[in-house]
Amino acid sequence: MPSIEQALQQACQFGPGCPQRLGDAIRYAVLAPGKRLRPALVLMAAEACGGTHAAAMPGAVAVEMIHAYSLIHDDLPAMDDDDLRRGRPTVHIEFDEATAILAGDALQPLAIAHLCRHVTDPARAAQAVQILATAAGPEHLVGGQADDLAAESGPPPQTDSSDVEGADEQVAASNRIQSNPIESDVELIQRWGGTHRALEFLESIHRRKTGALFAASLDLGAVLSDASDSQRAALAAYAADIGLAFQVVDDLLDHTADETRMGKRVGKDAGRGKLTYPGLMGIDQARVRAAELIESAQQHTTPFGSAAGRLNQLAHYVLQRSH
Ligand code: GRG
Repeated sequence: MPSIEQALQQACQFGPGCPQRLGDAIRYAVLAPGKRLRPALVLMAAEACGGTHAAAMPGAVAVEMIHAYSLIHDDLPAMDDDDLRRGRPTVHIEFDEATAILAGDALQPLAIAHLCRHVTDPARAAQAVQILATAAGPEHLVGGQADDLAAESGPPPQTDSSDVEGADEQVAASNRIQSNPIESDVELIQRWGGTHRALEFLESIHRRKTGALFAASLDLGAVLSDASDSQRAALAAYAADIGLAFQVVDDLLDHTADETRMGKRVGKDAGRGKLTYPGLMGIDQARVRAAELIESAQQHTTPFGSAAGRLNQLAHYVLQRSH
């Protein structure tokens, strides 16, 4: 049975129709040293549901391909404009912008084709394709990214406090519930109409931008293991918690970790006036929130007993990770 790394390498060999430079860019992005959290979640969900790694591996490869595409495109000048990813120059820096766009474009159909080719039961393959394509689509990954980019120029009109009846009272109320926002974020929070509204918006971005692929990973592992509806529901609840916890920790690391360890630029969000959990809640309260989410995630694995041992360990890792 190949490891995730071996399976990714095998999946990134292309025929003569693929130009060398495009193939190199795809391999550069996919085989770079990422944490492989999403593929790990696919395999661990399969373990929890009594399935095999062999049956779940196509899902693990496909979700990492979609994740890799999203990182390539997110790093482009038109989006987050980053020059460092996974400790290396981003794809458009190492190659060029057109090649980076095309590598990301190619990874999306590659992921779907990989599922269709390697999941042998056609009905199961169609189910897996639907799960992944939905998570990557306009209501989830791409929609979350679009709203996140749009929010850089300020809150959407309906959340502008001056337009909303009773907004001042709401601002006052939500300023009482938040604990200790970072000083520079107090004005930002007021522009958003208070902590409560800002948090709601932030969660809606992260549920789609980060959470959807986490949820798809667990569901892929489940359906490729013939899981029951109740097993899928328990894993969906686990996914919602660790997806959000992952993002709270990501924001904390963006405030506190250094670039060498993270392998990407840090402090950009806070510097650009973007909403972050520590900015809204304060660093201590954000840590508490992440720990609560992880505890809740671990509770959702109870029905799986010891088969969910690695899912519980992974939840712990999400909380403790340092990059
Ligand atoms: C371009 C449609 C489109 C979406 C981009 C992935 C993404 C959406 C944006 C990346 C920026 C960001 C901070 C996202 C939230 C957290 C996240 C997904 C971090 C990267 O995931 P890791 O830490 O990365 O699992 P590795 O490199 O370890 O795989």
